[in-house]
Amino acid sequence: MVDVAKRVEMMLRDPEESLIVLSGCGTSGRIAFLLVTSFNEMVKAPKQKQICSYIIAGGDRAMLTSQEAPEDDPALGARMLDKICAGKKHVLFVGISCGMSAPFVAGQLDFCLKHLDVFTPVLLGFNPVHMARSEPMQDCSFHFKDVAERMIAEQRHKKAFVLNPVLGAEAISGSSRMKGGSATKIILESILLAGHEAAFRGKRVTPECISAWITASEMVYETTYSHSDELAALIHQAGESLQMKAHVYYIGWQTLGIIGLTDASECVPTFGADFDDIRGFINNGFREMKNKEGDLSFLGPEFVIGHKDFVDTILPSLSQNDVMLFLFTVNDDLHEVTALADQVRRRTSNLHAIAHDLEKFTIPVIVMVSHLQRWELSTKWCLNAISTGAHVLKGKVYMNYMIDLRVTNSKLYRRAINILQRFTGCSKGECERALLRAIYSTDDLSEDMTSADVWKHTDGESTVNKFKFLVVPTALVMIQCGCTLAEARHHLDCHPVIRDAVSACFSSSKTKNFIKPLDSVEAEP
Ligand code: S6P
Repeated sequence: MVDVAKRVEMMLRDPEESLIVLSGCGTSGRIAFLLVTSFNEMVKAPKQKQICSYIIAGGDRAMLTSQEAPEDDPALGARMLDKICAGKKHVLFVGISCGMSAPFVAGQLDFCLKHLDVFTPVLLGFNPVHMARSEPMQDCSFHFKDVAERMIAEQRHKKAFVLNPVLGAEAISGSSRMKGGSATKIILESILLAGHEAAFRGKRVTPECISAWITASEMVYETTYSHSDELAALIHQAGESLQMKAHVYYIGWQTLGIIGLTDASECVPTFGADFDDIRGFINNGFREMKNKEGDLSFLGPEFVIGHKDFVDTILPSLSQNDVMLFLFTVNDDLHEVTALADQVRRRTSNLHAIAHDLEKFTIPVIVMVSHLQRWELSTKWCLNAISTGAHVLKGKVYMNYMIDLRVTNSKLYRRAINILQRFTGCSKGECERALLRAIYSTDDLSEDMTSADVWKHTDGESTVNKFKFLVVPTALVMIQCGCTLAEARHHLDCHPVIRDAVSACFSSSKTKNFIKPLDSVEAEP
């Protein structure tokens, strides 16, 4: 981290020729965007040139909606990186892949390794290199693990860097929006801020200043979870709303608004939620986001994100069952917060706030740490807890597994098979066939279907189901009850709560309900 922070310092000292790029897919791309937005905002203050940029697989629309397919495309990653870096002499590239698995990022790192005269590549992930993904990638002669090993080889000459503290399994079996996303934020923020302090405030980059930020984050963690009673009450409230088919609305200001939007949008692929179950809004909409592609509201209702939009479209039909959660700090325009709260209060008293105040934070002021970054982290932890807890209460999680995930890329396809194996004890082949039956909505798989590439199964265009209808739970019921697709769907229809449907199927089927021990199935990427 010290070496990488020194590169940041060098780049900031030579802004005309340099660029720092943070890139990732899904949550990792969203965290990249958030970090770049906050960092550029900070650099803007003393009129310095902004040299930090982000790439998210699938473009800016992926910040608000699930665009999992571009994650599988290494060539696309390389092309996007090449384009953004045109004309730059020095590029510090940080490829983020929590599971060390995203082909999009592997393609970018490979591109950097071929142009080390310009690029210093950094890989950030939370697996040991020997556990990086080694599955073949789309139209590609290498896999992620190859690239990670080449990075390690170059690290010996300080031409590339691998940052991979091992955090354990992805929190609740496979969502990098939680533990991996927070660690990404803490690590990259430490690096960027240490580089900034060195370039503009005459500080030296040392291991001590890096660990000071990590210690500060630990204190944010302690402060946040010291409010666990209040958090539990919010989880309960949000869970009740979702169970009543009502909604949770996050109304955030500045980057806390981005945290709200991110948390809300991830519920769709992670829990099979509808986009309007939990929604985020930000003051000034896309103007506040400052994303590269600008206003995307023309793309559809998922992209309508301003407070004004909330007032115009949601407020008139807001009910007492909907949870309103305001996210702001003392630095925000409190008159504006109060005015909006008054409007909301006329329709519902189910109004709550996560409000950050300087006095409430007992963290000593550490030189390089800005309050905003701490508030962002704390808000992220709160919202991740609320949305996850609410979906657990809604019955979207079975024995700690998010079984209603959308099978929209090769990683998620493997994860789906893995979950089926774990719960049914059946072979990989049997589980894959059941998954394909659910994906293609048929009991009779054709040769074309079974022999197609994984990318065909997951692209949503070639399949009938388009991932909308409970793919993994359907496959699970078909295997466990030995029934047809129609029978499995009927079973799910009779149990609106997924966890109840799966439990009922296990208790009624003759086969003993068991879960394979973790080490008897492939490790999840
Ligand atoms: C979000 C979900 C995904 C990942 C994305 C990248 O909850 O887990 O969107 O963020 O697949 O994963 P990774 O491991 O490359 O950072």
